[in-house]
Amino acid sequence: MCGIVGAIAGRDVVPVLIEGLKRLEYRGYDSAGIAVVEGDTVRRVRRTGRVSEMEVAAQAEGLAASLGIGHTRWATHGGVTESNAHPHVSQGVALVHNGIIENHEAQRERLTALGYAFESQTDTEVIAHLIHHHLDGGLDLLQAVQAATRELEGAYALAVVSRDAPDRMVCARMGCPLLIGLGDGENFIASDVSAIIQATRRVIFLEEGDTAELTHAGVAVYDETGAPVARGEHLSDVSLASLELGPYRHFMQKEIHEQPRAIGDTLEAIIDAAGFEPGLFGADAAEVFDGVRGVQILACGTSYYAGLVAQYWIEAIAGVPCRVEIASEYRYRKVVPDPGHLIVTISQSGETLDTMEALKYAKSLGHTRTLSICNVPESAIPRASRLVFYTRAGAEIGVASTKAFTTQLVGLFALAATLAKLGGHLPAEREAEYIDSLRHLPGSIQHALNLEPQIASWAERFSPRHHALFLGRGVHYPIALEGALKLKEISYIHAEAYPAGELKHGPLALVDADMPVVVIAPKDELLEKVKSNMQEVRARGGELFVFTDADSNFGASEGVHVIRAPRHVGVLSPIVHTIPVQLLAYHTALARGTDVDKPRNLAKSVTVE
Ligand code: HGA
Repeated sequence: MCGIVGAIAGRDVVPVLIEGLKRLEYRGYDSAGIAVVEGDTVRRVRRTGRVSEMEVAAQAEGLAASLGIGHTRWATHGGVTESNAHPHVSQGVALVHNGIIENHEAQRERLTALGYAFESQTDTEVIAHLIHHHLDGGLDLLQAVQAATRELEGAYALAVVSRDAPDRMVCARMGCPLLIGLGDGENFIASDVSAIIQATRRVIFLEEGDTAELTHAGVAVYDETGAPVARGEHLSDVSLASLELGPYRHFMQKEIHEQPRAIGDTLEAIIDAAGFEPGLFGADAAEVFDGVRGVQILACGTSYYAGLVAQYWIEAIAGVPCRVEIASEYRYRKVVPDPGHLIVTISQSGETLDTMEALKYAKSLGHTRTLSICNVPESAIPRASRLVFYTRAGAEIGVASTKAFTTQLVGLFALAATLAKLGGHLPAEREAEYIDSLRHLPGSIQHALNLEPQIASWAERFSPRHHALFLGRGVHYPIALEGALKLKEISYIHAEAYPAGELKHGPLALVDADMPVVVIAPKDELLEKVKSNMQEVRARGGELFVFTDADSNFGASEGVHVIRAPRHVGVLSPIVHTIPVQLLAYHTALARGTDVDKPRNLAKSVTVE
């Protein structure tokens, strides 16, 4: 989604802003712009389309200055046009904004009555005029931003500069992530650390309601009451290599291939702890888990499917009731709370707005046992949770989540096993067996990756199709859902997933020779049932594409294509079977020529509602 970068330095910051915006491109956007304070004027360049087009325009106009802000916009209010692109300017005040201002219509009426003319259809422009209005009333830039934000309802991360304050930059956050980068005689603002990592690793994460003023020499942060406050400094460990493509064609391909490493890194804590101990989830975990009567998982998209896999594990392994709900549904429904339940939120970025709001809602209902499964340290959701399990996937740039999903599954499996152990359901020999399977997991993932050439040959057959069905049973049904989602997201082929047993209750009507049917069919206790479901498809002329493992006893035949993982890996099988469906989506998209890393209409880190 939208990205923010800002810099104040003793050098030309335009290249810093452009590079920062390029590093934010992965989040998804439709237009980009920068504004700089040059002497006593504000100059800005905005373009719809790519940052590189805006860069060319900025060079042509000779933009160069030591103070500036930049933005990649993913439109929520107002179409994708140059006049709606950020920065927005009000008489020398320039501002970029992530989020949604809910009372923008009332503010627009009020500001129009005060004589302000609007140039865009965005909710954002009201903020620029509000700040100008308060500057006109005699406040300085920081005070004007603080006064304006008190009048806003909704979510925002803001970076603001003014021609009347050429030695400072002001920022504010509420509901959207924002951080400050500390340099040597220069300072930065960013919505995501990747935007400034080339300049500094020293960062301060702003808290809800904070404002801050940055000069060359220093940074002052104020809390929601306007009182000065000290926020801790962190050293970011995001690696530059994780932000570069290296020898791969796409970040998605790179991230699919990084999974053995990502899973190995995520497993380190578990293997080091020599077992499934509450301490894996935080210092308070023994207390939080004590007497847990049930688990409520809240998540969106791919993370929701990770939650569905976890539901099978938590009930089967730990014997603890588990429910999974889409966060955007939970947050708006009358929920019957049970403080004995553990609330588990899953979010790659830790900033997913619907998941954050669902967590806040659960807490408002009296839930105090909260755990976040997250890939980004110090992000909002883990900070709002008592416990956290950090997946160690590294930066995920491709919009379609891959390594974040499989590492989330590792964390959720550890949760199921830990709850089982606490409940007396995990005998020592089974625990040792699980640890052993986890140790071998990176190798099993690598074996699945080695199937890529065979999967790529299937993709050729998929690419001309308009629809596909995915089937699975039990713990592999969520993997069918994830496979269908991946195919939809990046190849734009309409795909649906069903529990294979549901076939005859409706979707069988869709099956004919034009409908490829992908089946996740490992050698587990449901294999014979799945085989019957496959017969139902064949009998209607449907073409089957089956992912199985070496231990199953069926082979390819007329209309039945089979790809086999080398061996069945037991309880961790859904993690291994994720790899083929990721590769199938990737190669199908490649064959169709879509923009794999930036699929149309989608964005990474969904920080708006
Ligand atoms: N509401 C603003 C910013 C949108 C945003 O944050 N998207 O991620 C706009 O539409 O310009």
